[in-house]
Amino acid sequence: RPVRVETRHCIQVREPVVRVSVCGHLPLCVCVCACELAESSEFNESKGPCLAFRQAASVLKSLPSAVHCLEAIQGLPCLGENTKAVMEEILTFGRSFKVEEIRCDERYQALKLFTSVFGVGPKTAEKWYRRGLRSLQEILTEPNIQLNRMQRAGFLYYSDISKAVSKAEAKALGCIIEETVHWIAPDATLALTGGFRRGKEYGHDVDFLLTMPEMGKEEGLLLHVIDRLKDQGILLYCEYQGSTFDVSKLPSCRFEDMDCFQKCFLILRLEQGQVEGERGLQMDPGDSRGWRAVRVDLVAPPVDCYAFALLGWTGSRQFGRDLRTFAQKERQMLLDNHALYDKTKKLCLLATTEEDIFAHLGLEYVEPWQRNA
Ligand code: DCP
Ligand code: MG
Repeated sequence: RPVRVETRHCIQVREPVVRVSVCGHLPLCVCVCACELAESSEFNESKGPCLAFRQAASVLKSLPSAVHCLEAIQGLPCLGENTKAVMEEILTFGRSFKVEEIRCDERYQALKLFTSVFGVGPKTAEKWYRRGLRSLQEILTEPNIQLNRMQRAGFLYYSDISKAVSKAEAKALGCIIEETVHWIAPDATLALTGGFRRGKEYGHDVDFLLTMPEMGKEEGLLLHVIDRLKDQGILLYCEYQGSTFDVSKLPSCRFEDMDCFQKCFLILRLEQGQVEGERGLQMDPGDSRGWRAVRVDLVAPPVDCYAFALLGWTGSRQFGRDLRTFAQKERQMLLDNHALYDKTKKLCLLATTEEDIFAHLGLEYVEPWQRNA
């Protein structure tokens, strides 16, 4: 049942994942293991192995059918010795001792738990671990810990925002955001991005991109949207970042950094009725409050960067990384969320649609649902 497995995969940062056993879909078992190994490498600041495991996970996820022997994966890219060793263990013993060891590791467990809180990154998590803290309760009761605003919201809404957001919930939020944005600026362009644009059934948040048809008119737009959400009584938390966009520094070809557009990281209150109205679905039936908190990201690039921002924010992270590597290595071009720079011609290539960007790169257009690398 691939959808179910993908659901688990996409929320695995937030929930303990399935126990590894030979369940008939070996690549997915190993994919889950590779994700955990990547995460563990990230906690150890081992960037190379982390990336290698993420790439391996991505390749394994794309395999359409069961694999019963190592020979079947011969010749596939990105499956290094460490991933093959995990696969061999699972084929031989029905489990991976290496991965089980990591799962039982106290530090791994603590860092995974701490980084599952909105606003807590690996560095803070490590700091807390070194202070001997092991549970969320211990953090909340430790008098010497100063949480910042984002972390306080992360703890306050933890049980809601660590729960996966469904497609129906994303759709309901889309209606709210659309109404809000168009109430302020009827000619604004709005797009759902992130995992939901790639057709995923579940996500950890809902991402939107908005812009105005005229350059510069997008300035201040997000602040109006935030005010309007506040007026509607559905804004639970907001972290706004103004634009630090500087045309003269283009393109930076960043691989991991955020882009420079104005954006806001929100927590919104979504009423159960609004979701039911969309799809007739129930939220958590055990939840009698009738609403839940959902993480929402809004990004507002200027219109001439819109196609690049849409491509970047649609992801997946791995797809974006691969595309940027391809641009650089195969085309001598630098791609980021702002622009595409041709190093040979020494100029930025214009694009109004994602199709234009793929065409500049000499690639066939890849639909969003095909970008789940
Ligand atoms: N993105 C990126 N680099 C970042 C943040 C985001 O490249 N530092 C891009 C890739 C992501 C997309 O933006 O696919 C949206 O970010 P999310 O973290 O929301 O990821 P997804 O929407 O893909 O997954 P999820 O279901 O976890 O929300
Ligand atoms: Mg997302």
